[in-house]
Amino acid sequence: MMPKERYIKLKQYLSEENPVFLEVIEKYQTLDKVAYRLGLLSPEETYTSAISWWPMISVLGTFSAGKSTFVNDYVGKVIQQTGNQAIDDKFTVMCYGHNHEPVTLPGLALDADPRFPFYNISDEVNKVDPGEGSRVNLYLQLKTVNSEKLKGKILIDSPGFDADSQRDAILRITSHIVEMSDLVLIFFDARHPEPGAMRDTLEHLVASTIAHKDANKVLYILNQIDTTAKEDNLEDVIGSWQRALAQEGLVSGNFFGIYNEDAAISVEDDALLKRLKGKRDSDHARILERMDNVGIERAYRIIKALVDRAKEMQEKQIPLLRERLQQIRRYVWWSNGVVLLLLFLIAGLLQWQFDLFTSTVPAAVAGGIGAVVFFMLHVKAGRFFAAREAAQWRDAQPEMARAIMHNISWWRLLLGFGSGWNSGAVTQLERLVAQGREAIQKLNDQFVTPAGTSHNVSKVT
Ligand SMILES: Nc1nc2c(ncn2[C@@H]2O[C@H](COP(=O)(O)OP(=O)(O)O)[C@@H](O)[C@H]2O)c(=O)[nH]1
Ligand SMILES: [Mg+2]
Repeated sequence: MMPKERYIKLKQYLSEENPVFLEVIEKYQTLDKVAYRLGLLSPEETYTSAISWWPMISVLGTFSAGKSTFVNDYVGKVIQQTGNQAIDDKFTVMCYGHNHEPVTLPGLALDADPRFPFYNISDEVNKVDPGEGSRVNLYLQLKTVNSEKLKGKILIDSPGFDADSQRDAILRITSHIVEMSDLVLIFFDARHPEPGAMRDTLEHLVASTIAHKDANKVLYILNQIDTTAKEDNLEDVIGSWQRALAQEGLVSGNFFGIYNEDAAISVEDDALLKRLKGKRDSDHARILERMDNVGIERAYRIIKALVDRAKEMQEKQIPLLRERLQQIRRYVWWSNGVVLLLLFLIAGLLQWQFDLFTSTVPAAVAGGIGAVVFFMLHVKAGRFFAAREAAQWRDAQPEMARAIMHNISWWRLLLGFGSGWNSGAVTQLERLVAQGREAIQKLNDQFVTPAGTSHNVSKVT
């Protein structure tokens, strides 16, 4: 989908959600334009595809922890199969759809819809697991479900996570999902009172999510705590899990204990049941509150991503690009110097040997030929040195490689990349950053309660 089409569709989809979005999409358009001009983005790309426009909640965790049961319960319909064997080995992206029955679409369908941040997922997968990208349908599917709970939201159920036997493709998709989500629910299973058995899994999921700059978006959920009724050891089990998580660096706060009432075992002891249910109800309510408010977190994230991107361009990419271009220009001028010297030497030699320029060839013609040769070699040298520089960036920062090639016009190489070079872009970026801050302010006015407490919004500055 070309950027233009994408902007239009996004505006259609999002205009009803929150009017702030319309302005934000336009700011992304401006950001794209600046990036096209600098050559950091090719004309068929757009930064609007690098983020999720709809709030996204993902459910990750170990096998049979009750992820799908939780998802079905949340949506209010049986969409996902449940059971103790690993049945659904795909990531299932769920969103609202009109059809009475859920409709399942292949993973590639996610590529065509601008709301979903799976635009380049096959490329990402190919990077870690060559060839697997073309088989994205094996890993991802889309289900549209007629449920109010899914309106304006994306919910992702995932296959059980087992660090030992995990394919690189699945690991890559998992971290992509964590990266893109507004809320990540990581499910563990209280039937395994010894967290040590799942240390690797824990380490992978927890450590990689904690390293994340907005760690507050990750909730750790110990599920099936009804099973502790057998030995009446709820506090012990919760304690040992909390210690295990603390060892991985999780501080506190985002740890919950719940169970699904329909799937739970029956508990005879009334007092025990009351204790379990008390814990479950309060934690479950807190989880649901976070899930309901996810739209607010998304709105902040969308704007924050814009501001971050504009700042990165302004503070890092443009200065780096200018520096590299100036370096290339220096090389070109050195080679120009050598070429000029050679041209004069040749001319001098011809003059000395054959008295060429006064007798047969007028000096003006010789000068003209010399200038043409000089110009051609100047252009060639520019291309040569730029290609050499670009090659060094191609793997680590492909956008830098493309920008270098985009900016080496012969006249720029003659005139230089002074402070006037792309000063318009810099001004526009500064304006975008300021407007982004204003938009955040607007959101604050909309969502922050008079008491000054926001809805658990992850910190944005
Ligand atoms: N006792 C108990 N069993 C549960 C609970 N939640 C799910 N289950 C059962 O655990 C099994 C695995 O659940 P499922 O949702 O498929 O797990 P998933 O692999 O994480 O998606 C199923 O048989 C569920 O009925 C719970 O809270 N308590
Ligand atoms: Mg499942």
